[in-house]
Amino acid sequence: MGMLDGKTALIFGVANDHSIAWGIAEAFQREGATVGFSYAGENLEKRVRPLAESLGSDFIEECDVASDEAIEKVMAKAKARYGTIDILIHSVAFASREDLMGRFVDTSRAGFLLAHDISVYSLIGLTRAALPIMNKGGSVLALTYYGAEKVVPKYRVMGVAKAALEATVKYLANDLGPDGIRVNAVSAGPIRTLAASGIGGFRTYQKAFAEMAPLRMNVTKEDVANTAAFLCSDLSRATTGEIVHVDAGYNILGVPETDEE
Ligand code: NAD
Ligand code: 0WE
Repeated sequence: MGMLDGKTALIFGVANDHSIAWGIAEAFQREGATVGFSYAGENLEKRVRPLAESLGSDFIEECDVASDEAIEKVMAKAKARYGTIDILIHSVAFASREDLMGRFVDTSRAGFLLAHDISVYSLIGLTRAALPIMNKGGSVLALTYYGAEKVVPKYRVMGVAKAALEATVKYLANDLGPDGIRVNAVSAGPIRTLAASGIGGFRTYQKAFAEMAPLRMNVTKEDVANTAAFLCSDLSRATTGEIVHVDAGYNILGVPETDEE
């Protein structure tokens, strides 16, 4: 008996086997779900197709979430393949490299809009397009990060985008509750993925994180995926609009621990 027996999930945001979305796909498959995949650009197909096929999936479709037309097309294909779906996973974020460097105050209008388009609006666009094929009891899940709540200096425009994403989760949850569809987010601790690589000092940050976090550990994509499975299963049927931290307790801290008595 799996937590997700009989459910079909559409997963956006697998880039490679380090992706949080890939961890979610593996956990969902283990829990009995059927999983379909959508990836960002042509050159990711060679990465995503073999991964998807290793789970026995035959739904592997390109979709640039910046395009309304691409979103419509991928949902039409999902309807043709599955009829209806139960779960939508949004594991997508992007800001231009320039806007993740330098000072936050120097964020350009174009950079701000791009980050919000790909990382926030896409949740609204994908959810609306999925709605006609979502079963009652269905679940939408997004991925967020602590930089939405508190200033994480180098996270910059992405922090503002994640704050908007978290508010979007709540507004969508209120909208779709009457249709029996839940909308939640997991706020994950730092995980070394493609999106995290190239961020200067990431290893140092992870080390400090594990020393400070109440559980004294880093989190893995498997930790995030198991919580995702719970949030997309009927076990959490009364939870919606929630931001669940999978961060070893880091977010509860105020002042750092000191050694002196
Ligand atoms: P990742 O690079 O594996 O995933 C990000 C995905 O976004 C990629 O698959 C990429 O192709 C996709 N994407 C970017 N632009 C797109 C577009 N225009 N259309 C469609 N897809 C697009 O990295 P990840 O760390 O697994 O990130 C997944 C999610 O988890 C993101 O929302 C990220 O903010 C969030 N998150 C990550 C961490 C972390 O430390 N890695 C922590 C908390 C939250
Ligand atoms: O959401 C993210 C990162 C998202 C991201 C990453 C990139 C790198 C490459 C968005 N856009 C881009 N654009 C690129 O060109 N995370 C939660 C991971 C992350 O990023 C940080 C973090 C953490 C954690 C940046 C600073 C500090 C911590």
